[in-house]
Amino acid sequence: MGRTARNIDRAGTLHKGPGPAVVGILNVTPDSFSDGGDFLDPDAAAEHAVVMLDEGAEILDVGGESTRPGSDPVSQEEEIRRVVPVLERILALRPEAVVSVDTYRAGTATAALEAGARLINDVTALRGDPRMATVVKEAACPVILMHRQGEPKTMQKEPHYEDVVREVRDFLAERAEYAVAAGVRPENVILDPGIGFGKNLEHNLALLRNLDAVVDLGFPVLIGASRKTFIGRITGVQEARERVFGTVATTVLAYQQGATFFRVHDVRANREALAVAESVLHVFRR
Ligand code: HH2
Repeated sequence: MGRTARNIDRAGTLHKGPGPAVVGILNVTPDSFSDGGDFLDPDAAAEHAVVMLDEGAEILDVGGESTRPGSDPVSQEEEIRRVVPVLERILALRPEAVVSVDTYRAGTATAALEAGARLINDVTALRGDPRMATVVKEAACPVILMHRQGEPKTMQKEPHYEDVVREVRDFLAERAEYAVAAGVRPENVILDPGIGFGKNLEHNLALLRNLDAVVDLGFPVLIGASRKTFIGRITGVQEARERVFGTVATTVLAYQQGATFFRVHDVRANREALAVAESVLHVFRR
């Protein structure tokens, strides 16, 4: 096991290339929508991280604050208290692991980078904390810039767009430009349309159907559709953790359209689906 994606190396440096990378989700929160409370204990969290690495995750994304619709923010202090011990335990068990931290706070990002994180996943696309761009620039690390309309507390109330694909693409183009102007290296920028963040079913489907609009901006693209509500709406699966088959469909379709990072809870299912998709679309490499 322990595959290395062709688009990220052990130092956390991004490379251009078609190889998909699975980003395993580790929510160290009591209230995440599908796995809240499962991994609050740092040892349980690190154990799950090792399982995801063994299942083929190229990156782990550790988060200490839920961003699910209706959720409340936590303090930076609490976020650091949740994330850093888990990071330290993961890296003690697997020093080679590439770990990302899901935060929009510069203080949490700094603490996580000091503890060994190598990527920042910012769901506010550097809008949440004015110091975040500097942190990313100084660390010279990759950063995920995600689109979101509104705040988690209210974002699913009545999301509205004239043209969701154009607006999300324009937003991401603007945020990438902002990041680069602030000194972030262009090769460290990853874009994410933010599935489920201020979007209804039709908005999510339009984005997944027209991903080329985002891919054409020229940066690697990440998709985070794992277990989300819109999959339940389509399949009728109420229990979020049982939405794995629907999630895999989004992964394969997004990969076919050029996305290369897949932030998922169910690593093995998505990794195997991507291996088959990759073999069909490109070359069988074993
Ligand atoms: N989705 C969630 C959290 N962080 N980051 C990126 N870049 N893209 C996403 O789509 C994304 C994200 C929400 O999912 P989850 O982490 O499972 O839930 P919660 O926010 O409730 O912890």
